Amino acid sequence: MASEEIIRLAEDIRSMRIRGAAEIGRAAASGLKSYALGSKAPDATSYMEGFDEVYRLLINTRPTAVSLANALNYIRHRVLGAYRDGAPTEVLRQTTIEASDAFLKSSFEAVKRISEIGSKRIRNGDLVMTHCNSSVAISTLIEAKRQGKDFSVIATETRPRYQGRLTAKALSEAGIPVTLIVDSAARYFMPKVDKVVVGSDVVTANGAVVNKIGTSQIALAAKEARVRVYVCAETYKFSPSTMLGELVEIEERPPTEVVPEEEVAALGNVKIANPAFDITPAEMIDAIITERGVIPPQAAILILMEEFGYRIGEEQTGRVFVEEEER
Ligand code: RUB
Repeated sequence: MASEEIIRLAEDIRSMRIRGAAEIGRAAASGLKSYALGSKAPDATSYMEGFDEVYRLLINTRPTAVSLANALNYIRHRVLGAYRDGAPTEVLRQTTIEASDAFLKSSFEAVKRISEIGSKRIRNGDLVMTHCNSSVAISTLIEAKRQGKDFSVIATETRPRYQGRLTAKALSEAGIPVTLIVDSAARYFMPKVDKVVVGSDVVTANGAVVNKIGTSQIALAAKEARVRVYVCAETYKFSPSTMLGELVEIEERPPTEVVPEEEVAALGNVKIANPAFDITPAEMIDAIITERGVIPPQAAILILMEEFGYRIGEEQTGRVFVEEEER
């Protein structure tokens, strides 16, 4: 049974009180840990039933960011392995806690490493454009500032939820000069920009990046202006199911995020669409900065093969298949 605390956590992810791909992944991992700490399951089978209930609750909170599924599957893969080996409840509980802690640790280490690697790309005098509110992109820019680099940032406000304001505030508080612009001004400013740095919710097997709606327009404007586009993405943002030809589901958020409830009626029969993410093809991305190093987007498949143990022809038994089967 999911405790009140876990149900609240799931609701916080769904309603975006907890948001951003990295943060969602970490929150989900903490949710499973919280299950392990609170579980009073009398035997291993009932522990696994409760575990799977929490797993399903959390994995269905938001559909796009693969960090959520990867974090949960990282833990589940280990716990299920122990269960199949006949481990008793106490061992399953311990395995859950240790796997959750290991995921959290590796997630923070990845952000730190990406910041070290990514900050090298920032030069004195740069004007950097960023979109939405990526903790990894922000951390990279703050690390560049910490190294004494003198650069400034244009942050898009990121309609409809205005996550760009959070970014602008965080960078400004770190002493980086920031200008906040409306999303539709991105192309207007692009000729003055030196590089675009954004985060990612999903990196697909063919090197496309799924990130906050509007990212692909910015990348298109950047390509037109010959401005480089860098994506900061931990390897747990890479989607194993895209190796098997699965498409990434783009979350459709409520229309009231675009037009407030009380103003919707005044629009009559107008439909409101609110996709939360879009897809930037590999050709529009210069490099993806991961904790394993900088890769051309076309090399995403190599990261996936190494990180998720996928081998051609082995999908029936490989980890990818086993981990994805319950989604
Ligand atoms: C947030 C968003 C961020 C990525 C990367 O979308 O698109 O750019 O999640 O963030 P939302 P991070 O606000 O809808 O969750 O680098 O922090 O993982």
